[in-house]
Amino acid sequence: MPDVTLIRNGLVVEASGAFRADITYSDGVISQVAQRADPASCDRVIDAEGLLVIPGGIDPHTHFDWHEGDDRVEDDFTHAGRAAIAGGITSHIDFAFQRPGGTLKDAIEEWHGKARDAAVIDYGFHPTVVELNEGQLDEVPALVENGYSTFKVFMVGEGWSLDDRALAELIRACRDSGARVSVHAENGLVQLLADELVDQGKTGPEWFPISRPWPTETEATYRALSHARTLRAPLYVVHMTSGHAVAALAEAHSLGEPVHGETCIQYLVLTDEVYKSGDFDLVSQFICSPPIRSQAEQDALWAAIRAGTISVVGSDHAPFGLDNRRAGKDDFRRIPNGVGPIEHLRPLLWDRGVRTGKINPSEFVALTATNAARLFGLAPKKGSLAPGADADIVLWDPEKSVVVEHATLFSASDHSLFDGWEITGQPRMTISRGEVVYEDGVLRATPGRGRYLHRARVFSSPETPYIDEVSYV
Ligand code: DUC
Ligand code: ZN
Ligand code: ZN
Repeated sequence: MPDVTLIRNGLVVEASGAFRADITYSDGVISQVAQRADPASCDRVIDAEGLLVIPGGIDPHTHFDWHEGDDRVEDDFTHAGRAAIAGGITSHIDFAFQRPGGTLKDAIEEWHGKARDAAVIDYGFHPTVVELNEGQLDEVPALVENGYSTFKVFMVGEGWSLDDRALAELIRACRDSGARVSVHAENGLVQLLADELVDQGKTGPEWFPISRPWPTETEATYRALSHARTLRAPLYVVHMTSGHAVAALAEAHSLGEPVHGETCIQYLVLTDEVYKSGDFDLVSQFICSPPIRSQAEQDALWAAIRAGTISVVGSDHAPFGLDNRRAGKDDFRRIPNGVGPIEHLRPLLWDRGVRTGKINPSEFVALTATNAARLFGLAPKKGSLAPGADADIVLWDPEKSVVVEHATLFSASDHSLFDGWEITGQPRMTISRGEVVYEDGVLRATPGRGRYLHRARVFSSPETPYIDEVSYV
């Protein structure tokens, strides 16, 4: 007889709604969601009285154990994964960067090497294309077959961005294999602006956001969406930070196009005031691209979430250490771009989104789990609490408050953007494939327990064209 665990007396919150139900699971899989389950027939009972029972979070935008040249993210798959668990996240999709001259298959193998013995939560990879040398387009079908059904491209960054032709070729190759491209949408003007600012002696980190104004993001977003429109292909825009870029996405939605947008938690809770303290060590902690923008842009992002234009909130977890950031003390262009908010993603979205009435608990679940599962080929095993799904379950306490103290966090980062913030809404228990990996501050997750997630195709060509024009294919 399988060992059965019962979670009872909780309020189950799914993307589709909230209802009182008991949940049983065995062998790491949810077996029953019922109004009442019989405790006598279960081996273990977890009482969720007063708590919400929600699906484990899915963060489709992470950079664990990422290093480029001298720049190195402080969190490996174990530390970042533990931070994720403590924040109620049980799956993530990381970016596997192609090396210049290398293949995408090599990149995937390199990233499996980072994750295999270290991962504590389940993981997938987005092959991240930095150049189309011989053969990358030919690699796409086999990669998709092996579970890598979403790819990533940078539209800016010397040595790792694709030009329009290469981007369009990849968008089309992915479309034809049932895959989708995600874009980091900023344009090359940011490099010109940065060089000019530094030439004028404006070298401090406070100039970084000035070098990356919202039109540079909006133009690139519109261009990538246009490529997808021309090719009748899907597209996903990562870490959107500007209402102007979001307007381009909304226009595409109005035309019925299969395109989607994500923002990240830092853009929903911080404003560009963070760049104004004059203290290098403080200001440089907030250097990420695109930069943190104005209150007006933050408001526009919340409006886009409420309107359903943005469907995912991720973390872009990439915490570079303070010493690493100090490499850019005299030249902001040398500060590595990245922040590390994964532990606070869900608590902050609850605190600033649900508690303020901007979103409801089901929308919270959709934004942090269900939509990502659907968009990234993980449904129905992940992102919901239906029978047959993995028992990735979080007991969420909507009233529990925590004051962030960097020293007590599970991330290995030497700082936290949210030190001293009081955040209400926290996980009390995180269960991953039936294993209790976190309970009231205590973590039990052995490195290597995380499993690779083979993801399904994410797109099939629409039978009827969604724009009423000639096909350029
Ligand atoms: N932006 C960041 O801030 N960090 C990682 C990569 C990116 O696109
Ligand atoms: Zn990016
Ligand atoms: Zn990123």
